[in-house]
Amino acid sequence: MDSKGRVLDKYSARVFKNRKEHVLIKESGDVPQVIAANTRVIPGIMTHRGCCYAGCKGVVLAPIKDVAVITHGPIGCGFYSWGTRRNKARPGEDGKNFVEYCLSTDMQEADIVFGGEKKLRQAIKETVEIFDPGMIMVCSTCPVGLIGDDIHAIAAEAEELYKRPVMAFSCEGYKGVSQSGGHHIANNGLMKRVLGTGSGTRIKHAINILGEYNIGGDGWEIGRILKKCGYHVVSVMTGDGSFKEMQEAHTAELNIVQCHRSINYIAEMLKTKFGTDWIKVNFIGVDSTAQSLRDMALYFGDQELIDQTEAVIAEEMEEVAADMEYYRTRLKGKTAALYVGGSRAHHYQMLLQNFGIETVLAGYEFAHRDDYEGSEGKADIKEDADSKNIETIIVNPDPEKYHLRLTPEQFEELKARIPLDTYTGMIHDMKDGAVIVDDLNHFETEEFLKLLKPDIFFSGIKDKYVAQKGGTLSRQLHSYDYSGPYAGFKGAVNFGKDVTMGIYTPAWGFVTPPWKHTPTLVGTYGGDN
Ligand code: CFM
Repeated sequence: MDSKGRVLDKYSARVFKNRKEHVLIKESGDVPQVIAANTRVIPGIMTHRGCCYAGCKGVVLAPIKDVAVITHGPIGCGFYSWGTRRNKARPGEDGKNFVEYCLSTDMQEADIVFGGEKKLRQAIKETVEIFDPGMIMVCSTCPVGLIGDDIHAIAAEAEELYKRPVMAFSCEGYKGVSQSGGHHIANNGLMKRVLGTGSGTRIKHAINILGEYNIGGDGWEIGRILKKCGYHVVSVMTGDGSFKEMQEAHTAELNIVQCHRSINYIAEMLKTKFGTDWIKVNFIGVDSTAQSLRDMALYFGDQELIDQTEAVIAEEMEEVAADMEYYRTRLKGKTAALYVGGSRAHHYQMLLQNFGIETVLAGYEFAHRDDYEGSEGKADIKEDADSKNIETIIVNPDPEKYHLRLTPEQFEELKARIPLDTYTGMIHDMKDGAVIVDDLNHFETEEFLKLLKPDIFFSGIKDKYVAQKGGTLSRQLHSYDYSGPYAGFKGAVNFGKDVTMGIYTPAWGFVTPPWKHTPTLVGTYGGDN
């Protein structure tokens, strides 16, 4: 029996029937492999997923530094999404940076019973008085949806009163099956009210960076390289981002997409509204960074840009070559398992390859089928009740700002050479025999680690310590623990150093998990005694 069979065999028939569709062993063949994804978790199973509010507020909106984002809900929701993601930001032009704050209405039982609208009005008032932000956003949590506070009406009223945009997002935690629904809601809101609403005109070699959240400073490192190549970065969505910069998003000639899962909606809507093409990039790993830079230069087809890109790649590669080689000698032949949200389990495989580390298992918490199978798999994704619950907005070409850079012939010709308006997905880049798991749960994590014995398990805070107590090194790929940046050429060296330090720490060999010598369950007979 293969590892998939051995792990799933322990389930009841009903659970087995469901989970077998979410686990794959990679096999190259003529028929593309299909995986079940973006469906509800089976009640009772310990999932590592987050909620819709986390995806909307925590992931997409919170990194925008010049917007004050208010959580309308109990304080735990605001606290949970405060700072732990390590999406760094520096004060913008106006000297403001709200990323470090946690603004919340702190709903109590009485507000749930009698309504929380009064508290929200007060929170907006205080936010204006204390911080005077250029824009305010309000995000709902579960109880707000349940009791029916009308956050949209309050936002409209506050917008009038305080003469500045106040946007409301109905991203109650229970909406959708994971944080993925929240990404979509946030994307829709930004599209309706922010993106491309400015008055600028097209700028040569200007780009928007989509799906880069500046975790541990990744976005700053990517920005440094792009500027060196000669690009003008109009806006970053949304790491260290600014709503004022996003308003000028239509002035870019190309959108580059780092995290496809969280922002593919915006990439596609910007294409429809302004005609801006997007390409999929990956700045994790030295070879993939170089490839992404080459793809971008090829899109523009400008010889000067192509030459400058090659010069930057050569210079940056040269600078990291000795370190990369050193860490490669330390890491070659090791194996890894990765379990992250919806894009990193793919991106980091490219970086691991730079050090000769093989990926034996990769999983996503909340990716959709196209993130696994590629954009082509998207065609036969069926809508279900949960996905219909998230609004899909209709966008039309802007009569003044719509502009196509390429003729249809140029588009087709380039599409054959670079990932233009398309994503090939994670499965494509994996080796035969590797395990791919959607919504890897707690039980499966432990079982697969026991069977596959990777040298390192990359995951998050919820599963890190369980792995380590079992003697497997684990590093967080969400927050990078306290390290980073890991993007680009220099980030790759930081990563190599951290992984080498971890793997060569002798502590893991000394760990004897308690269940090896003590029974974890102690029972006694009940009844009279
Ligand atoms: Fe995109 Fe992200 Fe990710 Fe994501 Fe996330 Fe994240 Fe992630 Mo944690 S936006 S899908 S919702 S790359 S917070 S910066 S690390 S799960 S793999």
